[in-house]
Amino acid sequence: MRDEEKDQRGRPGWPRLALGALSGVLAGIASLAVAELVATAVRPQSSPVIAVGGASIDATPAAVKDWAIRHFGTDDKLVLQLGILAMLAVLAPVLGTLAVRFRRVGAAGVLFLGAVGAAAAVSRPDSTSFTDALPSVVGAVAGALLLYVLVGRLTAVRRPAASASDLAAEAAGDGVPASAGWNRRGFVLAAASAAAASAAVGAVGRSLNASRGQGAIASRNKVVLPSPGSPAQPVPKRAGLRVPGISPFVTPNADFYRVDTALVAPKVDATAWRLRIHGKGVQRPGTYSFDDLLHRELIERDITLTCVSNEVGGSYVGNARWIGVRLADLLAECGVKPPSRGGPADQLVSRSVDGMTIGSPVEDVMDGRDAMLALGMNGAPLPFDHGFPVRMVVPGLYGFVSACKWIEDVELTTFDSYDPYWVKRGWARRAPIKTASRIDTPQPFARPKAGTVMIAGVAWAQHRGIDKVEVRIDDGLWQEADLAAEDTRDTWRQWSLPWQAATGGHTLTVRATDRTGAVQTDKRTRTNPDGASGWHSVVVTVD
Ligand SMILES: Nc1nc2c(c(=O)[nH]1)N[C@H]1C(S)=C(S)[C@@H](COP(=O)(O)O)O[C@H]1N2
Ligand SMILES: [Mo]
Repeated sequence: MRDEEKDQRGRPGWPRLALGALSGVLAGIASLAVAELVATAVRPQSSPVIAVGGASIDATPAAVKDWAIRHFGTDDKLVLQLGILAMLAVLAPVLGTLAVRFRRVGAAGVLFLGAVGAAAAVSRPDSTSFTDALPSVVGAVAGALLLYVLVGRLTAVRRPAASASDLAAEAAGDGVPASAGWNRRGFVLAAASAAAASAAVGAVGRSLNASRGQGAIASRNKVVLPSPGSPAQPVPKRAGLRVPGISPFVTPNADFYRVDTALVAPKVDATAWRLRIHGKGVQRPGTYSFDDLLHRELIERDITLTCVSNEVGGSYVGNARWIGVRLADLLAECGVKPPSRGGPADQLVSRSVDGMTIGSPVEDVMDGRDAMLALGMNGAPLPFDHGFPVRMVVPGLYGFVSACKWIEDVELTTFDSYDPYWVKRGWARRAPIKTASRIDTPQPFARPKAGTVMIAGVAWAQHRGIDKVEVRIDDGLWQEADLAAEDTRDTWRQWSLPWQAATGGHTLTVRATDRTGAVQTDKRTRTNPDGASGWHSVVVTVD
């Protein structure tokens, strides 16, 4: 009896530690399940995993973010969330075992993690209410209570109550001796109920989540894009080459690259959406509804978008046919003048519903190019991932200085007085797209057969236009490639070159010349701060 008491109050044996770890895991799962359920009622972005994930994205040094985008591509967000779950998967059993010795400390640990989630949620730039803390707080309280109760079952000494069946089990020698004094049946019952309750809460959360955003989805389904007053010219037939493996001239929406900091793409209800235009030198600040924009004169343009994080040869570039409102007209209506005509604001800061800030030169968006507030992409309303209901598109500027998705606010200001999101993180204030070219086919390490091999790809220098593409085999002379017809100088241009391939290993290199006569530089630079440069090369082995 004395020994048992000592085991009870003193160092717990491994079976109880293991069950403590299990309790920690069950408490962790319960916390997350409850938090996700509450988050569906508050808003999806308030979930602790999303909030902590978002906060870590913002806190991540540019170099690491760059690396993550490079290595995980569009999966970087998934990898981040899995990382957070993995961290919890380590912490939960640790807290559980700790709780076997120090019940209150273990429970307090769960509450502390909840506080971290709550702090992350309310400090997100798109958080407007302290209710964003609720999912973390309620989840943590549920988890802490559960851990307290479960671990209590592991330590409760109810000697006189030791039942006949416990003693029988001990006699039968199955597992933990009942004489250790803890309430085994109570534990199993509590643990099983907790697991079942978590599963139920998770299922309810999932089905609620599926029905969330219905308003936004319905508002998108109702959008009928009017025919544009200023339609795009038809894409020239010869703009698309028939070479297997080349990027299609128009990138389908489903294949269009996606780069943003949003772990959950915002689902904005277009009927409730408003855009505000205000700030320095805005003589008539304006507020516009989605219908206001839809019923204005619309322009339709083909514009190739590029991300500053695109590596040489990378895939963060795509070409679409956009429909929208000419931004310069809207600004002029509000009384905005570009700096060249005496306007006091040289930076246009666009803000999204999720707190992104993007700064573009006022001069560029008002210099006659087709800068627009886009409402449609390739004939459809914007997909949610690409900024529904409205986003900005500016030919010739990288996305991080121009292409604000889920836009809701346009403020005229100066470059001196305000640094937007990416500039605060070490990226350039101004970033025109660099002249670039890419080999789409053959692919790296391909093994084409000797004979005629088509080398083909795309080249872009938005708003300047591409005038020439040259290809070099190994250290040979530059050979001029055949250029597909140009759609506009705001779009990329396909090119191809038939190559008489001889057996052996070969390095294929491409470079473009834009309409200013500038030849794409061979100087390799990193993506940070204003875009990668250098020639794209592909190594192949001809069989
Ligand atoms: N709200 C918001 N808009 C954003 C971003 C973002 O993170 N949040 N990323 C920008 C960047 S870096 C790029 S390259 C383009 C990408 O647009 P896409 O995802 O439609 O291709 O969106 C821009 N607009
Ligand atoms: Mo980007």
